[in-house]
Amino acid sequence: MKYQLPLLEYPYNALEPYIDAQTMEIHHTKHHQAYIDNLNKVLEKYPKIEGQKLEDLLKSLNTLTMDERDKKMLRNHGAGHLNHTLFWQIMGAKKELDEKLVAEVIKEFGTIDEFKKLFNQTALSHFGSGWAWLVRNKEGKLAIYSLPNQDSPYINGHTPLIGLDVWEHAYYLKYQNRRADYIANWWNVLKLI
Ligand code: MN3
Repeated sequence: MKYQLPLLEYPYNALEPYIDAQTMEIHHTKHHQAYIDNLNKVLEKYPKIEGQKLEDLLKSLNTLTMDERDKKMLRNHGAGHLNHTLFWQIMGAKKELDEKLVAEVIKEFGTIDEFKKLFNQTALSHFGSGWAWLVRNKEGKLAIYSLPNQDSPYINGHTPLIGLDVWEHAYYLKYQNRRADYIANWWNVLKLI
């Protein structure tokens, strides 16, 4: 079965003024769609793995027998699809705090402000395109780091909980080079925390 672009649970202008409607629409209908199209294209060539969970394929990338170029396609576009699917889900116009996660974050990082500071630094200092992540590692502990391009925490065997897209396509129309402003404003549309 082919992957399809998931519908957003809110209109493109719902995250205004922090993320503008035009950015949301292009990001969703062009960028995310392109990851899905390329993912489908590469999976067509490998009917044996086509039905497997994308998360599991990313976890076991090293052991998959595929042409190296196709493997790179799966890595970039499969993770691109998963990353964006999560990104749309964790954002919204209204806060829907995840109390359990909030408690865990406070336990791990001291305070929400400390957590945000560390996450912001990670997102801001990431050179070039990529994502800042809050993940749960193999030991069940929370961790913050950034990854380049569309690399997914699943590739490390970690579960992504919160991801912030710091590719320029995520913010350039409104913020241009001001990544710090985009990051600071993004907390207003992150539902969970
Ligand atoms: Mn993106």
